[in-house]
Amino acid sequence: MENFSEWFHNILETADIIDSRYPIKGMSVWRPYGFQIRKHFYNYLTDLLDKDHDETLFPLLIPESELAKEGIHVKGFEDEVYWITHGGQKELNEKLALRPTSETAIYPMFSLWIRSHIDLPIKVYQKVNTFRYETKHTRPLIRVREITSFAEVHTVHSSAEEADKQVQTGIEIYKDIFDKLAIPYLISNRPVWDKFPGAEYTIAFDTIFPDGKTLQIATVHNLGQTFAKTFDITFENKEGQHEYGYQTCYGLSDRVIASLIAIHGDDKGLILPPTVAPKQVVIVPILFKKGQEEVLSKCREIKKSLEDLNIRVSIDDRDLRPGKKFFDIEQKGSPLRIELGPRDLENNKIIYVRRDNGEKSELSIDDDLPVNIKNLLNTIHDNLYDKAWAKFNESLELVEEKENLKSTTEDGKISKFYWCGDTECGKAIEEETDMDVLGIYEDLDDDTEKVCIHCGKKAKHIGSIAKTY
Ligand code: PR8
Repeated sequence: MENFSEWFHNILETADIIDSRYPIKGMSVWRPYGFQIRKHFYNYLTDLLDKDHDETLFPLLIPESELAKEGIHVKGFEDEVYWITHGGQKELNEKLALRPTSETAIYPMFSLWIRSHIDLPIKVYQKVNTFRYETKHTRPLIRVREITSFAEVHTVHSSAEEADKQVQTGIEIYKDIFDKLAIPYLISNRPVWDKFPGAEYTIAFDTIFPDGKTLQIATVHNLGQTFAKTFDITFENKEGQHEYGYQTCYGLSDRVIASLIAIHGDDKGLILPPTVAPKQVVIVPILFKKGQEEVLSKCREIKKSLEDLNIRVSIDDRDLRPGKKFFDIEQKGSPLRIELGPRDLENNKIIYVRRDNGEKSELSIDDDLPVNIKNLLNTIHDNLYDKAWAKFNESLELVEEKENLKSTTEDGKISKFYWCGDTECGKAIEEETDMDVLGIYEDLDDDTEKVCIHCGKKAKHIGSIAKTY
């Protein structure tokens, strides 16, 4: 993959993921194949969230007066909000914002719902579209103006400890999701100058793209009591006193799908982890004039036996040369292709080809075939996971000399460095390297002898820095 950006744009089109020719910048159409990938990803996410959260749905529009209430929050978003000013010909009395995120839509309602500690915790989520008038260069799925797959969680707790714990729960949920998609990640505590507007702290997941730039793929925010104070979210505690709620929120977006496309794909096209592949197995009958019906009927039998194990499978019986079918199946990234011709049928075996490594081999057609295929799909997932993590870990490098920070990061790496933690040093490093500090990767012990790469004072953390999207 020589030119990642070009590859990425092409694959979105040739693999029928999205169509970005829609005539509004930053907004695209999900095509059916892409939509199915998105659906499988959403199903996993929903299953995970449903264990301990309740799904809700809030309106898309937010009155200006609510959006403007939380000063820091509104400042963070003021340049990115789309406004509705008219209903038909009539100018509205109050402008309405298209939600850039939903704190200011949800929290006024929390204020009405919560009375006592008995009402807590509240843990709700919604899967919606949000709108951000991004001023940075937009890119399909990566930086969009209509985020079509925004899954946002909002929680309220009766103590700061519980809110901190919820942050950990959010992190575990996202680890689980990224593991399912075989997407490697780095978890950082974002620097104060880059946390979510209004949050006490922000924990972010970043992954690295083939062009060496990192992408923030999920964030978990501890909101403390800031929004509770603004929106008057109070509860009567066990002692009968009124207290403000402690809040968290976390979310992810279309970027997750961008990542799985970018991280696993190759020059032939998509490589999808079985967890999200619309078709995990595609059977290609190799047909000659003689014995067509026998081959097709065996294909259908195999298909049925795989479906009984909940494997998503199809038969490609289009009237095309097998070579053309192989090309299409590879481009669409199905994890496993099965071929069956008259001679294979005679020998009672199928040929399979793995998309992740091109391996071609055979399996007997017997009662164990479905289980063997299921195991192969698991092996493919594990291989994609191991490959992606190995590459990711190679991209992490500890840099001790400041002169090397820029060149290492320019080589497409995430550099780790010793840092005193001061904003001044962090910002100076960003300026000198023209990169972004991702945040704190690890805290150091008090008795460390390591010193800050910038100022030479005692280091408190290992920070990380990278080129970012
Ligand atoms: C919140 N409130 O909003 P966050 N295009 C694609 N993905 C994006 C874009 C964009 N323009 N902007 C952000 N994201 C909190 C948490 C409710 C939920 C993705 O947090 O502003 C990023 O991956 O950090 C980001 O981590 C995630 O949405 C949540 O957005």
